[in-house]
Formats: sequence, structure tokens, C-alpha cells
Amino acid sequence: MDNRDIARRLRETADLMEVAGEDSFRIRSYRKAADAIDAATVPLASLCDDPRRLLELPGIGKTMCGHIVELVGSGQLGLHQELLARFRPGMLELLQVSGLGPKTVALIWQTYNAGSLDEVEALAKAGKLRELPRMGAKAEEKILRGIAVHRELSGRYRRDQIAAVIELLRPVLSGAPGVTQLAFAGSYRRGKDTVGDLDIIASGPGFPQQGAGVVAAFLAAPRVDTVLAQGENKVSLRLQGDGLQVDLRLLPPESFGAALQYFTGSKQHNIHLRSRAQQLGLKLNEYGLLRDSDGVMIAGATEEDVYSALGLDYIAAELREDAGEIEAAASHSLPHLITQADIRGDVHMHTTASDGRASILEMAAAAADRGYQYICITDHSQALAMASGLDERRMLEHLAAIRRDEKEFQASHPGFRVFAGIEVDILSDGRLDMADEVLAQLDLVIGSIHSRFDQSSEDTTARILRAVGNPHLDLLGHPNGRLLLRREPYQYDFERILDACQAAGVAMEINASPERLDLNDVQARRCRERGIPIVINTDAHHPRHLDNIGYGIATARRAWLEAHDVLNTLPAELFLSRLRQ
Ligand code: DGT
Ligand code: CA
Ligand code: CA
Ligand code: ZN
Repeated sequence: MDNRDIARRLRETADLMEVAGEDSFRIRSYRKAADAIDAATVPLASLCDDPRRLLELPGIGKTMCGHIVELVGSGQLGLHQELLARFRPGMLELLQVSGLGPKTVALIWQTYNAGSLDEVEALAKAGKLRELPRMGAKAEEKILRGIAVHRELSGRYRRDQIAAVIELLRPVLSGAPGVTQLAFAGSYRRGKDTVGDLDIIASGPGFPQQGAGVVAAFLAAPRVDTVLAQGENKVSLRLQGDGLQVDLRLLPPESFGAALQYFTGSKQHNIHLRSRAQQLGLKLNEYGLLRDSDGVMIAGATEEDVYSALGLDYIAAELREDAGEIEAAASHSLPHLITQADIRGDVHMHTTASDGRASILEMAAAAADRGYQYICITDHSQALAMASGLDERRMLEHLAAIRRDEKEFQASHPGFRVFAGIEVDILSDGRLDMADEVLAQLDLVIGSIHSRFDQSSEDTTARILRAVGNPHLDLLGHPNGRLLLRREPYQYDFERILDACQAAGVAMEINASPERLDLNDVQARRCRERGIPIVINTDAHHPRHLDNIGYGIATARRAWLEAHDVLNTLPAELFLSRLRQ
């Protein structure tokens, strides 16, 4: 059980206690402990042998210490199970619906004895929720929308969750008897921001008949919960914890490329490709590309062979959505997609000056280790009090510290630039949360929305337009404010914002955090078409978050972006000169 799981279980316990109407002081101690665990830098499981070390963490007292030891030891928490037994199993899912906090859930439970998604949805549709105290037709409608969104999102997973599973399975499968090639396909390989299930292709001589070894290794892999299906060339499993489904398919080496192509999809891309094959007198399936006339296989071992035999340039997996890529491959006009190696600097990150975990110098060192030539430090402004955002006085001190630390860092890393910037809040009326005189002294000003997500589309559009109108703003940070699988984007007129950005020379961010991926692929492609520059940032709050850049690159590739569409592929001085003048 990792820190994230422990924190989640404690938060769920707090929510369930709240529904049960327990003491608010006690409830708060569970939430505080969960926050402390999220912030902890060591795995708690490693401290459980010596519980005194657990007690040293802020916010962890005797009770929490006991809970953590219990969770790490047994994977369960008695109190959590007791509470759940009092309600319905669906209660936890209900609590995840946006617009349904523990207080509302408690009220619904006490009044109607309803505790599942279906029950609450039925009540809302019957107009029963608006009759409750402090509720109304609007709140009821919001709950209905929340339930619909939840249904749509549940059963999907963020890319970092899938990456963790791949890290677990790759060594198990690649080391299994007979395996010569292994690939992770499906929507994950296409770089989609969320993934429904994980598709794996394994090949080796004589597979699938000779594949018993890899099937055995798969079944014995860590985290396997149940076997959903097992056939001659396919095994499907469900994993413990998040319930992810994983499909493994076995094929002989001569079919590996065709299978990888087929199971990478997308379905629409495959349908288009098959019809092209038919026109050429060929037949394409997961085993190979065959000649209609005599059934002879003309390609199949590699994807390159398959595309080439269809008269197409190789199409990168991220482009395979039937969004013009097949036509472009036929006319040799595919984009030369950006790669991670093109990125020369990361210019959105936080330090201990606001809510980051590391110092300026530690972030610089981590970036230099990753081969970058520059970074920009962009801590929060004061409106984000929770993140101890900076006011003007503290920003000026921080600016001086950044300039000092840059000099110090350059002694060991000549030429490395540490730019000074800010992620300034765009206030609800569109003003920036920092005096212009201070913004004027910074190298980069990122404007982001962190509050009042509920404004109307008109108000949010006006809000962002006013922010873009501030001559100091260089970049719009995570322009949709979505949190994948948790919070919907705020609504606004995207095209009008693009008009304004284009006129003012303001760039748009692809925030590479796997919880955001914001801009999304479709919007970023629109920016490329409009000539609006993109910056890909990790928004790191910890040195290791710098590794998230790959998620942003995948989104950029899905958006058909080339290196020259992205400002932070430029050397430091050119990067600065290309920001809004
Ligand atoms: P997901 O898992 O919902 O995020 O999306 P995918 O794209 O990974 O979809 P999945 O797992 O159902 O199937 C993997 C790939 O297999 C899919 O991208 C294309 C291929 N595939 C699956 N079913 C069909 C089908 O009925 N026709 C065709 N042409 N391809 C299919
Ligand atoms: Ca899939
Ligand atoms: Ca699948
Ligand atoms: Zn932000």
C-alpha cells in the first residue's frame, strides 16, 4: 500500500464519518493526516517497523499511527469497513460525485435512506432533492449533471496510473519464457489523456501455442485480482485496487507488427486503413496484411512493413485517430512530430516559496540532470492562500533570491539560466493578483485560474480576455482548469480567447501534469493551426515531477505539433525573445 492509497483510505474514512454525523474535530484529524501523508517524501510502509518515526510526521498522532500500521499490514482499516457496513457499498462512489459533499450525502441518507448513485439519481429526477433544506432546483440539477459526468468518467484511468502498472508488468512479462517482443498498445500508446483498459502484445517463436510460460507469469503477476477471460491467444485480468482491466494477447513474431498495429487502434483509424487495403486488393487483420488473390502474407512482422505495403509513410501512434493522418501519410506530408529530446527548458514550477517541496537550487539541479538548459521558477500569488502564495513584498524578495541562486548555480553549471517568473492568479474579475510594477520585473508571467470555476461562460470569457489584456501576461496556464476524472473544465469561448492571444502574442500552455493535460490535444492542434505558440510545462511541485514532461509531449504529438510550434524547444535567450514583447 503506497502513501497515496493510505491517504485516500483516510479521506474516505473522514467522509464516511461525516455522513455518520460524527464529531467534526475528529473528522478533521483524518483529513489533516491525509494531507500530511500526501506531503511526506518517504513511503510510510518503510516506517511501520518503527512507529515512533511515523509519530514524527506532522499531523500523525497515536490513533493515525495505529491506522497506518493496520493499513500497511492488512491492506484494510477496520473503522473504514465498519462505517461502510452501516451504509451501502455505493456510498463511497456517491461521495466522489462532484456537487455531492459529505454533508449533502448525509442529509439525503437521513431523509430518504438513499446511498447509491442510482437511488440518488432517481430522487433527483423525481424532484425530491430540491425539497431538502438548503437545496433547490439548481443544486438538484447540478447533482444530476455530476452523476452523469461521474458515470462517463468512471472506469477510466489517468496515464500515470497506467504507467505504474506497466512498470510492474514489464519485467514480469519480458522475462517470461519464450518472449522475444513485448509492447503496450491501445489508447495508452496513442497518448490519450485517459485510458479505459491496458492492451499488451507479447510475441515469441511458436506463440500462442508455445506461450504457456508468459501466460503463467501474467497470472502470477503482482496485483492480479481476478481472471476475466482466458482463451487460446488472449488472457484478460482485473487488477486489485483500482480494478484496471489488462488484456494480454499472444502472437507469433511474423504477426507482431500487424497485431501491434491492430490493437493500437484507434478503431476509426483501423477501419479507414482496412478499406484502403481492400482497394489495393489486400486484406488487413491482426495477423498480417494478405493478398486477396492467393492469401499470401506480404507484411506483418513490423508496423513499418504494414504501413509501407499500404503505400503509406509510417504513422506515429499518437496520430492514429482518423483525423487526416492517413491522407497525410499517402501524400508524404505528415508532420515531423516533436519529441521529448526537443525540450530545452521547463518554465512552470513551484518551490518552497509557495507550495512546492524543493528549493530553487534543487529544482535547477534536477532540471540540469535532465539535460535542460533553463528553467523558470513560477510560484503562486497571494490569492492562493492555501498554497502560501506570494504578495508583492515576498515576490520581490523571491526575485532577488532567484537571481542570487542563478549566479551560484552557474558556478557549477555555466550558462544554465534560472528565470524568475510567477504563476499569478487571474482573479474573478480578470485582474492579475500582483501589482504591474512587480510583474514588469519578471522574465515570465503565467496567468492561471484557480477559483470561481462556477462562473458563467460569458463571465469566464470576459475574465480571461481582461487577463490577456494585461501587457505583462505571457502565457495562459492550464487554460481549462480541468482535473482529469475529478473536475470538469470551466466553460468559456475558446475561439475568442485564441483571437485575443493571437493579437496580443500570448502563448498557451500544455500543462503536462497527468492530472491535468491541459490544453487538451484538440485545442492544442487548433493553436497550431492558428499560429499561437505553445509552451509545454510540468508545473512541478517536486523535482521528480519534472519527469511528467512526457505526458505533455504525448498530448502535443496528438495535436500534430512540431518542435517549432513549441517555445520551450528554443535556446534560453531565443525563448525569452519570443515571449510577448
Ligand atoms: P480504451 O481502452 O477505451 O481507452 O481505448 P482503446 O483504443 O485502447 O480500445 P480497446 O481497448 O477497446 O481496443 C484496443 C484496440 O483494438 C482499439 O484501439 C482498436 C482495436 N479494436 C478493438 N475492437 C475493434 C473493432 O471492433 N474493430 C477494429 N477495427 N478495431 C478494434
Ligand atoms: Ca485499451
Ligand atoms: Ca482492451
Ligand atoms: Zn496552477
